[in-house]
Amino acid sequence: KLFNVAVVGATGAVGEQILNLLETRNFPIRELKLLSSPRSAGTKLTFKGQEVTVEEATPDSFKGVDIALFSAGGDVTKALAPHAVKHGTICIDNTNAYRMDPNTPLVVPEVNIEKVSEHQGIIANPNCSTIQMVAALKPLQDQYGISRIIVSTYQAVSGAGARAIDELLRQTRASLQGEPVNPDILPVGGLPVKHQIAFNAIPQIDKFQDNGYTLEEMKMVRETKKIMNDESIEVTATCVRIPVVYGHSESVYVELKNNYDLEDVKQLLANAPGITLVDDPANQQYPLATDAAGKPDVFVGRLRRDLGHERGLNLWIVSDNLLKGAAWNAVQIAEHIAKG
Ligand code: 11C
Repeated sequence: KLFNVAVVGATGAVGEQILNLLETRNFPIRELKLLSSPRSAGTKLTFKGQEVTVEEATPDSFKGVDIALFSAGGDVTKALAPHAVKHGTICIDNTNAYRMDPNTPLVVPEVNIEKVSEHQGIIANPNCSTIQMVAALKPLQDQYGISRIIVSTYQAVSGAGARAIDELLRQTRASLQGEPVNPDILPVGGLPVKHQIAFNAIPQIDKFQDNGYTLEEMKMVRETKKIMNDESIEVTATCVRIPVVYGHSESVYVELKNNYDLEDVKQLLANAPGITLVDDPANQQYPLATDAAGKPDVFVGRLRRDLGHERGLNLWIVSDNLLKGAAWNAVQIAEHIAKG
C-alpha cells in the first residue's frame, strides 16, 4: 500500500532529517507534500532526485493526505492538526502541543508502540532529551522496576534549531578572533536576555516555570511518567545547553525497585532494540556525541553502581537529538502505521 504523506516544517532542521529518512528508508509514498510557513514557501527541495516545491501550509493542505509529520512549532500544530484530523489524516507531531493531552498517545516505539492504536488522529513524538532516556531505561524498568530518576543533560544547540547552530559557529569564530560574540538567540528565542553559548554552559533550556524548573526540565518529568506509564516514578532534571552541534548527552542516576546485577544490566542493554552499549572504561570507550551524530541508535555507557545506594545505578546516555530525538522516532511511528 502507498500513502500520501505531508511534511509540515519541511525546511527546518528536523524536517530535513525526516525527508532524508523517508527517502533512505524507502517509505511507501504515493504523493509527497512539503509544507511550511509562508516565509519558506516556494523553496525547492529534492526528494529521490525530483525537485519538490514547498507550499504554504493551510487548513486545506491536508485533503487526501494519509499521514502528516509536523515539526514546525507548537503553534502551527495547534492551528493545523485539528483540520488535518478532520480530513482523516493521521498526524505525527514533533512539538509540545499535544504531548500531555490524555487523548493523545506519546510514543517511543521501543517503549510503548502499542499506544499508537489508541490515537484519535494525533500521535505525539516526545521531546528529544526524554526519548533517548526512556529508550535506554525501558529494559531496566521491565526487569527491575524504577522508583527514581535524576538526570542532568548536556544538550546540543541543534535542539534549538538551525539558527542556534549558526549562532554557536558565529560566536566561536568571533571569540577566537577577540571580537564581541553578540548573543542573539540562546538560551530562548523571544526572551529578552541572551547568553553566550561559545565556550560556555547555559543551565536554561526553554522558559522558566513557576516551580523554578525550566519547561525542558518539566517535559522530561511529565513525559517520562506518561511514556513509562508510571506516575509514581520520581524524576528530577537539570537541562543544560553546551557548545555541541549534534547529539544530546545525559548523566542519569536511576534507582531501581529491585536488586540488580551489573553484568545483567549490561546484557539487557546490549540486547535491547535501538540501544548500543559502549562501556569499556579500560579502553576509554564510552558514548560520545561526535560518534552518535548521524546514527539512529541510543548509546549507553559508563554503567556503575552508586556508591551510597545499593539499587542506584549511574549511566551516560547519548543520542542524535535530530534523529532518535525527533525525525527517526517520528518515521519509526509512521512505518508502524504504514505496516498496518
Ligand atoms: C532542545 N529539547 O534541545 C529541545 C528541542 O519540545 O520538541 C525540542 C523541543 C521539543 O532545545
